[in-house]
Amino acid sequence: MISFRTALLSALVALLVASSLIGCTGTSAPVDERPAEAEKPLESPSGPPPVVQPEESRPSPPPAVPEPVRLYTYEVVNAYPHDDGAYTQGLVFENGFLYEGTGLYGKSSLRKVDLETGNVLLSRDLTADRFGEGITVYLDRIVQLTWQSKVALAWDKNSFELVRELPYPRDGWGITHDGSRLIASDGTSTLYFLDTETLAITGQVEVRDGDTPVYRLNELEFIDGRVFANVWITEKIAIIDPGSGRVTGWVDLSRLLASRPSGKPVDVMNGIAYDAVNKRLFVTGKLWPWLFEIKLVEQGSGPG
Ligand SMILES: [Ca+2]
Repeated sequence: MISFRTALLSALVALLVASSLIGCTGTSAPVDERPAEAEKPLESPSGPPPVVQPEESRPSPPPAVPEPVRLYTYEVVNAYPHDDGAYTQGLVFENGFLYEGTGLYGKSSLRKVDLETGNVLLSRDLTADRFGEGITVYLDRIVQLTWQSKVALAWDKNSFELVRELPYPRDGWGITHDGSRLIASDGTSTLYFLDTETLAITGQVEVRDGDTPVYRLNELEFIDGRVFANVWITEKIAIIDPGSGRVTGWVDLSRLLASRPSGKPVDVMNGIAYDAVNKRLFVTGKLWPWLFEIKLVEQGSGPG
C-alpha cells in the first residue's frame, strides 16, 4: 500500500515537474508584453536630441495643398508710341528711360528710348552677323544677349560704348536680374542664374505649371520677387517663383494690340519692363506700334 502511494505521489510530482517545464519553455511566452522601450535600439550619445517626439505621437501636419495659380487679365493705363521697326527682344525701364534691345540679322541694336514719345535717344547697331536678344541693366552696364552667336555684349550704360564681349555657350533669349544674380532664359523651360561679371552659371531651375514644364521662356523681368516671362509665341506672361520654378500666376494679354490696330504687320508680344519706383508695368511686342502701360486685374485662380 505504502509503495503504491509512494508510486502515486512520485507520478504526481513527475507530472507537476513536467507541467512546470512545459510552462517555462512553451512557445506562448508573453514576448509581446514586454515594454515597448525594450524593443528600441539604444540611442548613441550623438543621437537625436531627446526633445524630438517619436513620429507616431506628433500631430499630423495638414495635407499639402498647392497654392492656386492666380489668373490675371489687364487694364490699359496708357499707350505710348513704339518704333514699329523695332523687333523687340529686350526691354528695361530705369530712371525715366526705356532701354531696348532689338533683333534680326542686320537690324539688331541697343537703344535708349524716351517713354512718352518713343523717340530713340541713343543707339548702337550690332554687327550684321549678330541677332540681338534680351537685355538687362545691371549697375553701370547693359548686358545684351545674342541668339546663336555664343557671345554676350556688355555695354556702358551711359555712353553705350561696348565694354567687352563675353562667351555665352547657349542660345540667348531673355535676361533680367534680381539684384545679385542675372537670370536668363534660352527658349527651354529652364531659368539660369548667372554670375553678374562672368555670366557663368551659378544655378538653374526648371519652370513648371503644376507638373507641366513651361517651354519657350523668352523676354524676362524681375518684379517684386517674381520673374515675369513672355512665353513665345503666346500672348501670355508666366509669373514664376525663381526659388522653386513654380508658376504662381498667368497674365492673359489677348487682344491687347487689337485694341489699337495699326494696319501694319506685327510679330508676337515680347518685352516686359517695370518702373519699380512708380510701380508701372510696360509691355510691347516685336514691330508693335505701341508700348502699353498696363495694370493687372486678377480674374481668379486655377489648380495649383
Ligand atoms: Ca525685360
